[in-house]
Amino acid sequence: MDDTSRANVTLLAAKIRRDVLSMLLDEGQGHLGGSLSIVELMAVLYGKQLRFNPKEPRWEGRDRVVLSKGHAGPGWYSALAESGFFNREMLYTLNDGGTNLPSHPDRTKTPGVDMTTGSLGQGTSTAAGIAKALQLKGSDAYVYLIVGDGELNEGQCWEAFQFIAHNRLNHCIVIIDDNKKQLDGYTKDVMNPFDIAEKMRAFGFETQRVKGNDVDAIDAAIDAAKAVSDSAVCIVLDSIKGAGVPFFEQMMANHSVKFNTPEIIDATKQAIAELDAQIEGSEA
Ligand SMILES: Cc1ncc(C[n+]2csc(CCOP(=O)(O)OP(=O)(O)O)c2C)c(N)n1
Ligand SMILES: [Mg+2]
Repeated sequence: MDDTSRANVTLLAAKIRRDVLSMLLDEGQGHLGGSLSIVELMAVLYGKQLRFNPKEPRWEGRDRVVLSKGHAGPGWYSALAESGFFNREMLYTLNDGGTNLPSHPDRTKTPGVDMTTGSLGQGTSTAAGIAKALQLKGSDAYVYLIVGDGELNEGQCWEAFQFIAHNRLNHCIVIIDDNKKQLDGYTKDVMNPFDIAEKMRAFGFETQRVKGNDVDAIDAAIDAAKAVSDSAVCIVLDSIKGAGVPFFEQMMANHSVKFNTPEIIDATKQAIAELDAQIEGSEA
């Protein structure tokens, strides 16, 4: 990535992280850990790799994103708002009655959302179907399928991966957020996924593993995945649940956080202030 792109993507990541924190603080609770672990991925996608037009969200030639770990919707919404799909003010309607930003993505409500998700596992199948349909139509658009490591507990994921690999749907870039935790503990303790990258290779995927907070590594991995023409592709993000905010990285139960103690509220406000300062510094 050149210096200008890196600066843009890094600034976008700071904005997305700031927005996730402030919208969840405003809401009083939400899926923090898994939203923060995909911030750099979202920044690389929306800041550099994705083909999209926020003025025409359903433009036929767009790349598609399927956030199969749909509970991380706030991480996606922040990226969509910062990319111009809707006003940032809308972020503060998260999960309110009648909102267009339900906590889990809904394709009928939110500009830029192409597939409704939230029931873990299902996004893997719908993304496979979208990718197959695009292939049949002769489209060169990409589908970015984002899956959680705990989500891999769902057998449906492995059926969909077989389909993607069998059909050599190399325009369906499978990205697994290996943040080592699921809802109620470490994945290795709940149901050990063992080595996810090795498993994906055994399923026929050309697989890379990169640091989940390294924008250069993520960008290079997507470039490399796009260069593969004869097999399915997968990127495993070696990430941290709650990434980018030390207080939340160290909090054990950081899956869904309630902002109901002075300690949590202060840590969140401090992180927002630091990100605001970083953003102001970069834009000056
Ligand atoms: C089918 C289904 N079962 C249970 C849930 C409740 N649930 C929401 S998130 C989650 C844990 C997901 O863990 P992981 O995929 O690792 O997500 P991340 O760490 O990225 O937040 C569970 C069990 C659900 N959304 N769907
Ligand atoms: Mg996880």
